[in-house]
This record gives sequence, C-alpha cells and structure tokens, in this order.
Amino acid sequence: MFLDSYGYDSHWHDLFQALDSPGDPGRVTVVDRGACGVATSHGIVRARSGRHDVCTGDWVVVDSDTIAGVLPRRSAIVRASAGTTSTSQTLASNVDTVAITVAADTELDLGRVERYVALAWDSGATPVLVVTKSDRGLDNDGRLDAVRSAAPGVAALAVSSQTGSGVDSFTDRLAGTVALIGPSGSGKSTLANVLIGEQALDTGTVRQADSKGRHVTVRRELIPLATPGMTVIDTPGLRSVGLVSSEEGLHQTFSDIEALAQHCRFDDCAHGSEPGCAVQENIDPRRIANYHRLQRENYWATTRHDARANSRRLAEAKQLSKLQRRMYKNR
Ligand SMILES: Nc1nc2c(ncn2[C@@H]2O[C@H](COP(=O)(O)OP(=O)(O)OP(=O)(O)O)[C@@H](O)[C@H]2O)c(=O)[nH]1
Ligand SMILES: [Mg+2]
Ligand SMILES: [Zn+2]
Repeated sequence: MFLDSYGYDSHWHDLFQALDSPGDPGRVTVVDRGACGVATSHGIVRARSGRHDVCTGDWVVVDSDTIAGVLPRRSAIVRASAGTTSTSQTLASNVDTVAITVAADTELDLGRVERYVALAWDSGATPVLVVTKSDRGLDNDGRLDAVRSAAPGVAALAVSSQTGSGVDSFTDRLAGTVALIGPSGSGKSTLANVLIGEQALDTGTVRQADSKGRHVTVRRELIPLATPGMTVIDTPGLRSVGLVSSEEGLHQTFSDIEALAQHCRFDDCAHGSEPGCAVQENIDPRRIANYHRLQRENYWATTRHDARANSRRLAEAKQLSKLQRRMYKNR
C-alpha cells in the first residue's frame, strides 16, 4: 500500500480508528500557507489546514480536501519562533532520528551544536551528529572529538555525500523518519538526496568568502526512502535556534555537568568561582558558560511562553462565561 512507504503501521492505524472521524488517514509531506500536501492511499492530495495547526510529518485525517483531525504526535521538534520568544514553532513531527549537520569545512561553533542537540533531545527523537563534507575536512577526527565533547551520549560520524564515505554507517543508524537540521549550506539537501537515491531536492552553492549557505531550501518536506517505512524530512537552514520548554533537552545535553555538580563542595554551587567545584575542574569554561546561558534563555522563553498560553486560556474562559450568561438571559 502507498501509505506504508510513509510509515503507516498498526500504531497509526489504531489511532486513526480510535478517532472515529470520517475521511482517510494521511501524512503531511509539506505545508504552504493554509494548505498542505498529504500522502493518502489515493496518492498525494492537497488539503486545507482548516482550524488545525499542522506541520510536516503529522499523521492526519483528510475529509473533502480539508484536514479534519490530527493524530497525537509521537515526537515534535519545537523552537521558539524567530524574532519572538513568546511563541513556538513546530518544525517537524513524528521524527525518530534528528540528524544534526555540521560541515567539516566551516568554522566550528560548539555553542550552536549544543543548542541543536538540546532541541533534538527535547523533541523525543534520538539525535545523531553528522560531520558533512568530510572530503573537504582537514581534521575530521579532531572535529568528531570536539562535537562529541559537546554532546555526551550522542553518536557522531563523518560522511561525504560526494564520495559516499560514511554514508552506510550513517544509514545503519536510521529507522523510521529522519529529520535533517543544521545551518544553511551544511549539506542537508545533498545528504537527503543521497538517502533518497535521486536528485529530489534542490541544492545550492555556498558563498566563496565565508562558506555561508544561501538558504536554498525554503520548506520542510517529507520524502519516502526506498526502504519501506523510512522517510526523510529536509528542512531550511535555521537562522536562529531559540529554545523554549527545553528543560529536559538541556538536562540531557549537559548531563556531564549535572553529574559532576553532585561532587561540588557546596550544594548550591553555581560553578563560577567557588572552591571545590568539580564542574570547573573538569569542563571547558566555554561549555559551562553556554550551559548557563541556555538555561537562562530557556527559563525566560518558557515563562513568557507559558504566560501567553495562560492569558489565552483566561480569554477563552472569559468568552465561555460570557456565552453562558447570554444563554441564561435568553432562556
Ligand atoms: N565537497 C562536498 N560538497 C558538498 C557535500 N555535501 C554538500 N556539498 C555542497 O554544499 C553546498 C550546499 O549544500 P546543500 O545540500 O544545498 O546545503 P543545505 O544544508 O541543504 O542548505 P540550505 O538548503 O540552504 O539550508 C552545495 O554546493 C553542495 O554541493 C559533500 O559531501 N562534499
Ligand atoms: Mg537545503
Ligand atoms: Zn560547582
């Protein structure tokens, strides 16, 4: 069946049946303003999002060209919306592996890697770090060691989409849906095309001067791989990766710091200039500073986000009681 290649299995079938809604099950492959592409047993159809806030990867019910329901997400990659920290944006859902791309030939920004890893852990999927363009790397092993130190417990490997080196070890780690995230120009679409086995996605060149990408990919798109049930989601290079409600993701990303903190002399050690601090003794000051920075950022973004969600709930409650008063009056 056509939908099997998008990962339709008994889990989604049971959820679809439980929803008991008229229409067909399907998976969102792409979202444009107000409308989306949905893979159904009739092929890819266009559907209006209606009142549902859907994202690429969602399993949905489609009825008369409209999304009639969204099945509960198994995982979701969520960031603070660009420009504001009070709203969030879901980048992709029902992802099993988040592959974070780091080009071998650009300046290494470990702080950014830590952000991506926290975002990935927080999604509920498993992160994997991919050093791309290894054919252009001067010291791939050194780079792998560095990214591993920024993400304990996360697998890291080097691949070249050009020579094919490392691609098999990478695909061995994948199952279900893999989402590629990383800066523009880091080779996400090129690697996705290697997984797909054809030039399904547009790729671009990087700027000569600073190796920055040109934001070639502009939408999040899900494409099936040749292996049944496996899909890839290609995403645009993110300009900002704001964290929101990422406490769990930060715990996992900085598990080494949090484990060492148990051994600091003072229970309330801030790992700044305290004596007997096990964290300062063992961890790179850059990483400690970024840990604090991301915690603060997440705290403020989450508080504001929750405040906004609360005021929305309050407004809804007010509207409801207004309607109820009106109903009484009219009786
Ligand atoms: N040498 C080499 N070049 C690569 C490799 N992978 C990608 N590139 C080149 O890097 C450039 C950017 O690749 P894309 O796949 O478009 O990068 P992207 O991450 O999808 O970028 P955005 O869509 O802008 O986010 C292109 O010129 C690719 O040919 C590789 O393994 N080796
Ligand atoms: Mg791309
Ligand atoms: Zn300490």
